[in-house]
Amino acid sequence: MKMYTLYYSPGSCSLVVHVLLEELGVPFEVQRVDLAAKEHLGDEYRKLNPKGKVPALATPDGVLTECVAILQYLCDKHDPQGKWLAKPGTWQRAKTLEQVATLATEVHPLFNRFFHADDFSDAKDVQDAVKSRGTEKLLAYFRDQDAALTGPNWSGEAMTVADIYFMVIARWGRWLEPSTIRMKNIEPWFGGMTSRPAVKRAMEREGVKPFGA
Ligand SMILES: N[C@@H](CCC(=O)N[C@@H](CS)C(=O)NCC(=O)O)C(=O)O
Repeated sequence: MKMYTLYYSPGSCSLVVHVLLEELGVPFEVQRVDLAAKEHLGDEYRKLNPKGKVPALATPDGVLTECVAILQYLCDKHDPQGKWLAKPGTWQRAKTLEQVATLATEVHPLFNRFFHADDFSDAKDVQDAVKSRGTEKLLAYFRDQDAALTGPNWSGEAMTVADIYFMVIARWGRWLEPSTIRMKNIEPWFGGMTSRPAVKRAMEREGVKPFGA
């Protein structure tokens, strides 16, 4: 048995953890959770993660959920140079976590409005309004990110876990009009990120394509 087991759904936020595991080069195995078949809501999976969501990471210490917590745990254990996440007590770490927290708590929930408007109301007109306002906010956000992305990395001078997170989130934006991953500055950056061997390995294992389904 490997040190870690990642419970994932293809292309979902669990891909952030999957890519990081690949980048860190630690031994892990993956277990697909079929969201369409509602496997995540079944008793067996809920024993592992009572919240019924991916990702969940089985570790030698126990099961950990929440992307933000998992990223910190893995980096603190396996990134001694602080390449992906700088060491505790540094300004750089605080700034990277600021970016990661924005993605997890601000941008991800906007995509919930876009993909899952039926979670907000049974009324079709309310769902339409939720989706429409969510779409406007997402497009405004990605236009700002595109304008600001003038250097080699989204997160700043050095590539960090925030770049991995933004790559996964930006990929969801391929369903928006215009597609976020075709925006002027995001497209070449996204192409570079998804050409990284670790990213390719994770995407291939999940059966997802950078620009495709
Ligand atoms: N706050 C959680 C969010 C996890 C989450 O929403 N995961 C989605 C996939 S991206 C999921 O499992 N959705 C299934 C559902 O909510 O029914 C995190 O950042 O890890």
